[in-house]
Amino acid sequence: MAESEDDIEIARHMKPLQDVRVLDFTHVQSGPTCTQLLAWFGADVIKVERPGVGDATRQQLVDVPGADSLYFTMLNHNKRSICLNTKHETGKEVLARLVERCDVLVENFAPGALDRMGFGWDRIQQLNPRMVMASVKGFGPGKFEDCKVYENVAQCAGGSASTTGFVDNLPMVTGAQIGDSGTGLHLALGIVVALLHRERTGRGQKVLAPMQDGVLNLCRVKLRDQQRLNAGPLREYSQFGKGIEFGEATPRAGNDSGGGQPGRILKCKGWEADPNAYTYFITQAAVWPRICELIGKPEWAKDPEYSTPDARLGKLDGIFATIEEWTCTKTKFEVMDICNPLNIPVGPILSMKEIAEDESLRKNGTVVEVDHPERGPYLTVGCPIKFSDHEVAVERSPLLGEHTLEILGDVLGYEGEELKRVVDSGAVGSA
Ligand code: CAO
Repeated sequence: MAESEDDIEIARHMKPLQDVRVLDFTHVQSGPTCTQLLAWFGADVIKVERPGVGDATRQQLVDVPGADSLYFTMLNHNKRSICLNTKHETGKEVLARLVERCDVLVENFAPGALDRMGFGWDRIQQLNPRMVMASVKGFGPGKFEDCKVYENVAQCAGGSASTTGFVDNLPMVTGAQIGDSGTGLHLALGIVVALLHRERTGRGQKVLAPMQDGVLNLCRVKLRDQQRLNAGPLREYSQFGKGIEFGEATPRAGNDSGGGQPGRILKCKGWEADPNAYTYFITQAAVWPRICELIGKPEWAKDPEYSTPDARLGKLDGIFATIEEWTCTKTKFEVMDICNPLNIPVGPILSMKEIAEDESLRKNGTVVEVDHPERGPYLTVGCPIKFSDHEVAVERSPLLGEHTLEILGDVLGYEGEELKRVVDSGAVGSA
């Protein structure tokens, strides 16, 4: 059936998750990444925090005394905050009402914390059979399930650290927060799927995203290589060209590209003074003749010693050294300008300073300036997923307990004497 102009207009004004209410029991990074995404998709996200304390990150890495830290503000946009002591009898009563009136509960407490609070899965289901209860934990069921886990532990346990860094050096963690933010992303997808399933069945369910599993999912090509080792050395790894023997496990591959198209980080003009004057350069097979032309080695295009990807595998060090002689004569942006029209895949190594100033990222709403009553304007990363019918407006993070009274009234229906009883009990707090 054809849509009318009115239908289209109505759809444009609806947010994808606008009728979804989220009880956000998350803290630090992994859980808040997930609930921030849900808030950007239009859900009403109610962050439950301990009175007077709140999410520990409010006070971590403080740069403006007296103001919430950037660590907190950058992970908690578009949410509301209620202060509630969930270990207090009246606090438990309020929490039970929240469970009844929300669609999703997201938490990333240490294992067992919700049970100790008296709100394990059985109780949640009793209170609200439609509830989707979503958790981040460090490990899934098994011998480590009770462990507390932070980002780098997950990177190590998920196979990232053993495969990152250089072959002759220490295992290395990456700057990308694949354990925390990566798992938050996985969980958000799980929640949306569980909501879709609930539409059909009327039933909620438990969704678990263990950080180890999330990291491994992002490292699956390394498990691919682990199995390929049975068939002999990994010829696209630069250690093959260097004649370094392979051991029993997938080695660290430095800056080698993971796929079948060899790539390296190469110096560009100014590298002596600028730690980020580098480019990533990929010798994609389809454009090899153009690369040869560009770097002044046209004869390599037809020379059987160089003309096929297989012939080049053992000589990548020499090939990239020759390409680097060329990239050293250009800035990383000139390399981009010259190579792009030739379809040669390259990428400038951008510093965070350059990213903060990048015009396109700002225009696309990915680098966003937000104002905050305590700290003034700051930069943040906006929603990295773009919709044709839904524009994400990034709203500042809530102050601790900023919406306590509003939520007690509008969402939970407390008023008059009942509201006074709850407030006087000391189980809640407001900004
Ligand atoms: N009112 C009263 N008590 C509250 C509360 C509230 N509103 N909110 C939380 N609490 C209590 C919990 O009930 C729990 O108490 P118990 O230990 O007595 O049961 C405690 O506060 C929270 O404890 P925690 O163990 O989760 O917190 P921690 O700082 O000791 O550990 C972390 C932090 C991240 C290591 C742990 O939560 C964890 O392993 N989480 C799962 C994995 C994870 O998400 N890691 C990523 C962290 S970075 O994104």
